[in-house]
Amino acid sequence: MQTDELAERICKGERRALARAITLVESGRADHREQAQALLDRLTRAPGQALRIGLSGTPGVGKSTFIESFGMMLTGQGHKVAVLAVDPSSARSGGSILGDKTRMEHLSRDPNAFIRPSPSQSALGGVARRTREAVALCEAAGFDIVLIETVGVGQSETMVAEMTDLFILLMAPAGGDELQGVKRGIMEMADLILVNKADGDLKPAAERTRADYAGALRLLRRRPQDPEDFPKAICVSAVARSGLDQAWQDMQTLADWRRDHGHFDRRRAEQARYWFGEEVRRGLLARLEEDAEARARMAALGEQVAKGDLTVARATAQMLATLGVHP
Ligand SMILES: Nc1nc2c(ncn2[C@@H]2O[C@H](COP(=O)(O)OP(=O)(O)O)[C@@H](O)[C@H]2O)c(=O)[nH]1
Ligand SMILES: [Mg+2]
Repeated sequence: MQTDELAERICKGERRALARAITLVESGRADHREQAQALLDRLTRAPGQALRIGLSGTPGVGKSTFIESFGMMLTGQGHKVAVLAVDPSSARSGGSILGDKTRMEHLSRDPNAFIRPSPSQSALGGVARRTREAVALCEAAGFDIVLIETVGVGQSETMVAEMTDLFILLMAPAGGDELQGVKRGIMEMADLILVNKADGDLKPAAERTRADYAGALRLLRRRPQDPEDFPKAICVSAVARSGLDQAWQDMQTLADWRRDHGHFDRRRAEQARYWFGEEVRRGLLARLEEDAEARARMAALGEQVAKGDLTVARATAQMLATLGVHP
């Protein structure tokens, strides 16, 4: 299919065209890459303004169940919801956190929802680019809410926070001592903490946990992008479908406030700048790792350094010069 036709079909909201385009941006082939860029050039000229929501939490906390319930609530209100995933472990397992589509049984059959598993790609940097491009494609296809799910592993949370407007942390009810296990950096990224499983026997523990997180959030430095009362912690139950409307109301309140105060657009601009820098760095590293000539030169110079024939400084300068970098 020609790029023009593909773009046209995506803009009409054709899901198969969207799926195909995402496959294209996920491909490592050079000709696909070129086509993908041409497509994105066309589509980002008329950008859709979806609300991009990042959702993180350790395995088992209820992310998939929450997305099913929350997503169904949103489509029920007339929204079009796209769900993407960033899962660094999927490269190893070959599967995906969204492989458990059974937990999203209804949402995956909803004509107003689109669910796409994580690309199984080894380098997180590669996943980042593909996910960002997939977001742009979903927006062009008319999805007004894009949820990006990630597991609480390594750098994936930072990455997702850098490509979303809101960052939501899903937590399970826990004892007080477990609270300290949450990395401070993750807490600082959170716009909203949802303590899930606030149902049945777990309800009192969930409420205590919520109060603990609320207290911990108050201790953090105030961020300029937050109105009064944010970031906040609330209780939800993905299974009992309670607290979901409150969560959505809080997300909208926060997004609206940020729009009204210029934080929303500023943040997106900063994110674009951030990813530009990341991509340039990634490209440079890729040349070191993938360019056979550069690799051979690295090995040869490394050998000389090991033997003591060359200083580290000289060898570095020579290597960088090979890459066209002159410090
Ligand atoms: N009681 C209760 N269990 C839940 C809730 N949400 C998820 N679970 C259960 O927690 C387990 C893990 O859920 P899942 O959505 O697969 O978690 P994920 O690994 O974060 O995607 C499943 O057995 C769910 O049924 C909830 O709101 N209440
Ligand atoms: Mg899951």
